[in-house]
Parts: sequence; C-alpha cells; structure tokens
Amino acid sequence: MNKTIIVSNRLPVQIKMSNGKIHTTPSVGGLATGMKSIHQEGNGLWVGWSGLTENEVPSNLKPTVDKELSGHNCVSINLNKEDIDHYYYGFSNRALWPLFHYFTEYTEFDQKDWEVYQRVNEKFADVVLDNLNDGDTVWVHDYQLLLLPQLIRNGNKKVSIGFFLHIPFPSFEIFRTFPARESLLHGMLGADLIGFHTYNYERHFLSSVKRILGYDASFNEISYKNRIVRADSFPMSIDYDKFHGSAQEHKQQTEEEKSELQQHLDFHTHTSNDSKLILSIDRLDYTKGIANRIRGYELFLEKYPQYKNKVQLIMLAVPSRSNVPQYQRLKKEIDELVGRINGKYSTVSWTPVRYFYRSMPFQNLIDLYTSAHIALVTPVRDGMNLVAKEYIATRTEGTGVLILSEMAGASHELNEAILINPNHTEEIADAIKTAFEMPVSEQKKRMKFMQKRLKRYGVEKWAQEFMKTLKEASKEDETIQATRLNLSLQEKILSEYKQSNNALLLLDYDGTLAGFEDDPKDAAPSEDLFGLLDQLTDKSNTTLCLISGRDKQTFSDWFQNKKYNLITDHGIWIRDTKYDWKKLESVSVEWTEKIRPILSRFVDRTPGTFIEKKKYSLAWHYRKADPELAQRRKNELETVLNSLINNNNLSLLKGNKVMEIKSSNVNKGRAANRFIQDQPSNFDFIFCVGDDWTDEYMIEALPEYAHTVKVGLKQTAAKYRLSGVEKVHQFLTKLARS
Ligand code: ADQ
Repeated sequence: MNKTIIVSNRLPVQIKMSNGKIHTTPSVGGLATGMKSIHQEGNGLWVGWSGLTENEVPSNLKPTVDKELSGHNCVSINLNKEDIDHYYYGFSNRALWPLFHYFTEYTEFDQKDWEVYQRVNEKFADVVLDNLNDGDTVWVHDYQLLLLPQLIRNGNKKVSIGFFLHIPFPSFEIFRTFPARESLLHGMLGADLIGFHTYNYERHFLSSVKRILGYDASFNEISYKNRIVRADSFPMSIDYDKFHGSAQEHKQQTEEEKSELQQHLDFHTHTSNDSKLILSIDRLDYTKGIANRIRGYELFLEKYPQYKNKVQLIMLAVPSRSNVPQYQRLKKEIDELVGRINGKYSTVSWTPVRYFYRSMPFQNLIDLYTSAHIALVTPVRDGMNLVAKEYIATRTEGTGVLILSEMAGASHELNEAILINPNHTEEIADAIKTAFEMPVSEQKKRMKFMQKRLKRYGVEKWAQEFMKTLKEASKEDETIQATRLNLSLQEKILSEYKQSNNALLLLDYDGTLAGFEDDPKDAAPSEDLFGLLDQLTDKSNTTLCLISGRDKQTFSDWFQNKKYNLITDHGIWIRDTKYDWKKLESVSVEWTEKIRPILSRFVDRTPGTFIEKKKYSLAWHYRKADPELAQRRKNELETVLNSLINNNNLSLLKGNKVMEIKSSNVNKGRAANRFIQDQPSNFDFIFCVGDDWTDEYMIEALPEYAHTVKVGLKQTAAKYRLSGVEKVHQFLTKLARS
C-alpha cells in the first residue's frame, strides 16, 4: 500500500530525557493537528528532527529513542550541534527568515551556513529515500527544507512530491539579491505542487522562476525540464472546533476552577463596566511588529487619555531563537518600551501593560483569548498568522474586535477585521479607539462572517485540499508521461523504420535540432549536427527534409554543400537535393511597410526585444525581455495587429518567444503536403518533429500513420513528446545507426 511521508524541520512530538528515562509528548501545534489524519493513514510516517542533538542523546539510549519515536510513526534525523548552529540558527534563521520577510538588512549570507544547510537537506533526503517506495507521496514543509524536493526527486522519480512554504515568498526584487537564489528555486521545483498561503506569494515565486531561471509559466504551471510543476495557494487555518469547543467549556468554569491568570484578567474587567483588555500574542520575533504595536498603544493613551485606567494591554511574547543577535536586541527593545510606558502611566491601581515573556499552557491561551475585547495583531510581515484566527474561533458570543495588519496573510481572508498598516502608529492608535467604540451589533456582524469562513475551512480541510491538488497534479504529469516517446515506443518506431523502403524525416530546425540563442544568427548547426544529418541522408531508404521558418538565405548559407531537402520561410521556398530552389507560394510583401513601424514602436517600449526582417515575414523576438512585460506587450501587439491582419490576408504565428507576421496562405502544413505529393513514390514511413505552434500546422496535416513528435510540454496535436533538443538528437542517432 502506498503511503505519505510528511517532512518538517521538527517532529510533531516533544522528547524529554530525565534520569536516563525518555518521555515523549505529542505536540498540539496547528501543523500536527492538520496533518493528523494524513499521518495516521496507512503506514504514514513523519520525518524530522527530534529537538535533541546527537551529543544530547547518549549512544546507548539512541535505539530506545528511535523505538519510542517509531511508536508515534516518526523517524528522526540525526543532527549535531554544528548542524543546528549553521543550518537552523544560521542559514534558516539568519538568512532565509529575514530575507523572505523583507528584512534585507538582517540577512546574512555565510558560506559555511550555506554548506551545512545543503548537507542537512541531504541528510533529510537520505532518511526520506530510505523509507520511500515507488508510488508514495512526500509532503515537505517550510523554509528549512527548500532543497529537499529536488534531492528526493533525484533519488526517486516515481513519487509525488508536495512542498508548502509557511512564510511569505518575497518579491523578485528582494529574492534576486540572494546569492543562492538559483539553487533554492531549483530545490523547490523538484516538487509536483508548491503551496503558499496567499496568491501574492505564489505570484512572487512564479515571477522569480521566470526571471531568474527563465522557465515559462502559464497561469500557475511551470514547464520545468520534462515535468509540469504547479504552484497554488492554500491559506492555512486552525483547528476551529478545538478552539471554539475549549472556549465554550471555559465559560462553564466555576470561580474555583479558574486559573490564576483568569482571576487577574477578571479583576481588571470587573473594575468598571467599560474596562477592556487588549491582547497581543506572538513569538518574540522582529517580523511580528511588537514594538510598533506598543508605540501605537502608547499613542492611543496619549491621544485619548479618557481611556487610561480602563484599558490594559496583555502582552504575551513567547521566547524564540534567543541566541540569534537580532532577537536578543529585540527583547531588550521590548523590555525598554514596556518599562517606559508602565513607568510613565502606571497608577497605584492600574498598569497599562502586563507583559509575559514565556510560553503558556493551552488553557491559559484560552483564558486570554476569551477575556480579550480586542486582539491587536500587527506583524510587519507574516506568512499567515494563526493567532488572529484562533482569537476569532474562541469568541463564542460573537463579540470582540480583531485589529489586523494588512501585511499578514490572514488579512486576505479576514476582511471584516479592522485592517491597519502596521508601520502607521497613528492608524494603530485610532484603530484601538474604533474598536473600543464599536457597537456590539457591529462586532457580532463582523465576527459572524469571519467565524463562518474559518469553520468551513479548518486546518484539516487545508491539508486535504493540498493532498487532493497534489494527486491531480501528479495525475496530470502521468498523462504527459504516457505520451512521452519512451524507450519502448522508440524501439517500436525504430523497427518500423528499419523495415521501411521509403521513409521521410521532416525536421523542424530551431528548438528541435538546435537550441535557442539570444541572437537567432548564433544558432548555426554544429559539426555534430551536420554529422548526424549526413548519416541520415546517406541511408538509402531515407528522405530528409528540414522545414523551418528561417529564411532562404540563412539556410542556403548554412547548408550550401549538403544534400538535404530544405523548406524555408514557413513554406514559401523549397530546395531539393540537386540544390534547385523553387517557390512554393507566391506572396506579396507590401504589407511589411505598414506593419514594421508598429513593431518598431513596441521594440522602443520593450527593452530586450527586436525585429527580425525576413524576406516574406516580420518577426518580433522577445526572448531577452522581462517575461512579464513581454507577455503584456505581446497581448497588446496582438490586439493592435488583429484588424490589420484580417484586412491584408496575413496571419500571426506565435512561436517560442517570438511573434511572426506572414502571409495567410503560407504554412508548414501546406508545404509538407506539397512536398509529399511531389515525390515520385509514396512514403511508407513518416517521422516528423517540431517544437512550436508553427509546427502544429504540419503535425495536423500529415497522414494518420505519421509518427509526430512535439518537443517540450506545450499543447499539441502530436502523438508523442520529447523533452528537448538533446533527446531529439539521441533518437535521430538511433535511426541513423539502425
Ligand atoms: P509563527 O510565526 O509561529 O508561524 P503563528 O501563525 O501566529 O506564527 O502561529 C503561532 C502559534 O503558536 C499559534 O498557533 C499560537 O496559538 C501558538 N502560541 C502562541 N503563543 C503561545 C504560547 N504562549 N504558548 C503556546 N502556544 C502559543 C509560522 C509563520 C506564520 C504561519 C504559521 C503557519 O510565521 O505566518 O501562520 O507558520 O503556517
């Protein structure tokens, strides 16, 4: 039975060792809950780090730890202190975390950190591959493991791989600054499906893939090597019922059952009817905008002094990454800010900020969520932010106001919150006032919308949706694999070819026999290619014909001494093996005078594009232009040209990063047919290969028995696919040597 392996930096169990004994407790975090059913299904496994370094587990206890973990269907990765220092604290949290959250000034690229990051990702890959069988699914989580999808793919191609990024993916302008940018993208592209919290992150990722690696992406699909990689957004959620249910139980508590914290909270809210609590909960992290939040609160007290004594900010900061210097500085800054406000405003009976720097048990979190009238969530960047969602889930009476930063992924779903710009202190102060004054009916109206949404799309649903999409993505890829000209199909065609008395090979040139160059002139045939084509031409049963959009002059120059049949200009000219050029179509070129100035205007406005003037057509090349701008200009140009084209009997050919305008009665399909009909005897075998849209005319025009092949993954009427020029050469070599 196939299984799913979940991989994350940390395992979903906590291990503690005391007096030589091992205790494990399952973690209750959001991810563990969301993945629970997937993890428990079949022989599901979770691979990750246990939280203890090799030095912390005495070697005699290692088998017991492993056994204990295996009882939870977990397999741990052995990491030593150096690994953790460089891979986790170093590369993950001193380079990737700040970079992806737009803190470029905090981003440190250290060569040693990078090397260890690669090594640790390989350690993860080794353990995953040891446990992986064909047909299994792997779901990799987060920024600590960006290289893992590709490493797994290299080790086993017959598995489905999903990857989810829990933090933002930054815009191209930020991402491009990073030294290891190519490797990180290639690492992620090993997956079949790459998930993000929001469409914006997905968009940024696709933009980096296009601009940095130069791969085509149409909508959310990237044609990567010989696979399709899908990117999509899946906003992560929470275990709504757990938070809602706990809040309902909490309401039933008697005075004696209440926690000490709850008693303190009650003490404040009971001092007067309009006393209110504002809640702030986060890991202590510079991305969470904690300092801005305190400043906003301070300004609120200053601007609206009538609320003094009536309001208290309860601030819970969970210690995090405290050996990274920026986190230590942040801790100091927050301590000072809190001290300053409390020093300035406290009275004998009132403290404006109650600050807790520690982790709290779940029940205390519920105390806080259920008691707070306002939740103040102001990250300057946050992938999603689950605290905001948890607050909504616990408001069983439908009251309460969420003030939420528009920089948190959650703001896309929680539109009914008061959305603020976390860098605008005054906006925070005013939002607190608005929240204070919001009528209960309005609070309930907003809460209802948000609760309904979160209840419907909980964390389990999130995980299921991801898995469902991953299955679909892998299936789609299988369909493509099915038409791939694999070895057994190649053998079949080869044996037909060997038996043939009169075989035709119709070969497109650019993108099929030769790779693309920035300048089309640089794609002249290599000695190897000449050798291969000569060998094929020498075969007594074979007619070879190169059929291309290239102009007659270029092909004459390149192939002047070669006995190949040539069809150029998309089918206007033909040269037979006796070097006689004949015109297949008569076409006028007067229209070029009208169209050329239009193309020139587009060239002026689109850096990196240029016009290629051929004898019978005009081509606008945009291979070197910014991909997104080129896409927009291409659509604009199409609109501009459409009416002119119809009136002048022209057609527009959309090739590979080129748009070509030419006479309508010319195409490779007509030319191929003419060529076939003009031969003295019928062909009993046809093999045709091409890579772009212009070749589709020829593929569609050929008789049913022809073996038609598309190079690449784009839509096609061809029967088979090959992934690239190299594969075409390999197959033609087989024909030549047969
Ligand atoms: P985080 O940056 O850790 O997560 P967040 O999404 O808010 O941020 O999750 C914090 C979690 O910790 C919440 O579930 C909360 O209940 C819990 N928590 C907070 N304080 C606690 C305390 N004192 N004791 C115990 N638990 C506490 C990263 C990304 C986010 C993204 C998540 C999930 O940075 O943007 O939303 O992953 O993908």
